[in-house]
Amino acid sequence: MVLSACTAKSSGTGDIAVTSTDSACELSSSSASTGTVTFAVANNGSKVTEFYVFGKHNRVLGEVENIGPGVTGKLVVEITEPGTYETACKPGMVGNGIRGTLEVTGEQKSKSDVPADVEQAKARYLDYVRGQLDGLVAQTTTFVAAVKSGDLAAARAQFGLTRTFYERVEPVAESFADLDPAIDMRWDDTEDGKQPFTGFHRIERFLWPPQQSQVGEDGDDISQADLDNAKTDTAALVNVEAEALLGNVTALRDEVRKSDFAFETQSFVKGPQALVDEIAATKVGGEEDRYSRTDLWDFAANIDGSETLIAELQPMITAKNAPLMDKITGQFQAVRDAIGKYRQGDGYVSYDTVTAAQRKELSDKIDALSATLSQVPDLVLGQ
Ligand SMILES: [Cu+2]
Repeated sequence: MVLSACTAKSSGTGDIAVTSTDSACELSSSSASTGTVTFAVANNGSKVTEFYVFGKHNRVLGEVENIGPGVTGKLVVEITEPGTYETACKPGMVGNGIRGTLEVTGEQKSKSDVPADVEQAKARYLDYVRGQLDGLVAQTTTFVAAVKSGDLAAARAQFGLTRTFYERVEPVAESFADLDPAIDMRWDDTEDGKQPFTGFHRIERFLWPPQQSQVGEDGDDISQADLDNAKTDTAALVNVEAEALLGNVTALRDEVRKSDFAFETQSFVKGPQALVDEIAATKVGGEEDRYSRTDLWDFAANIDGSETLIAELQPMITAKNAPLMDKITGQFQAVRDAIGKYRQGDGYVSYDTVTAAQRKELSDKIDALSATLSQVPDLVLGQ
């Protein structure tokens, strides 16, 4: 395709066109003015892509995920301070992405007015996130101790539960462009072993060693490279990873605890849908926990996190559109019921016992909820 002839500096009104292919990430302008910057991201590649804008310390200022081939996505970011920012396309949704820079000039601006009730809801939500991250550090401490002591049965028993504290707060965790992959990357993010495999899923693989019979091409299959790499794992190597995991979740908790920790309002209001889409787009195929098959724990935790966000926003949604709130409540219940069918004891059945038809039923309910939740950001921000 031909890029639109948009070479002029973007003004407050002009969108920056981003063209993402499998090997390039082109911006129609590498400069912008302070204020609201809008990116129109066209995916001309063959893989699903994402587009990010990063601020200081590699923190994610904004992102648009899951843009399929031939599809366009839009990202609106508020940049209040002049300076050099980084951008990235992530074809295949792996690695650091194809990076570029964006020079932002103009006066320092204050954040545009967010309704006071939204600000208050965000503050309450941050309390919840901080509580979950305390839980994450506590549970990970126990989990890591079990791994290091060689009590692998105990470690296996704690794996699903430990992850729920992370999965509930993914919209915040994902704003840390370094810690999030270090904690929660999958083998797929290693580019077939070129990058080190770290975090929960590395340890998961050691606890549930993959077998040749699991090798295949489906999302929940194991790749041959992954299996070969798994054979080189030793308890000593995995103990180092376990220790690093504990260090990283602790760093995450400490960062979010800081009094000046800021979470973008756009990410907050988009959080309910983002969490639900995590399941529909990248988990329902069984990709997330392909060694342990504890996927249902993660789904339930993503739904918990989404419902918590909606609970904070509920008064604003109800005041502006009561029928929408009723619909959201009903659809959450339907998704809960669908996941609840697979409860077993204190946890869930192994996800490999959930058939393709049952997974489809689950994802249809999640898609319906997602479509409804997509109305929330504009509604609560009054746009
Ligand atoms: Cu995850």
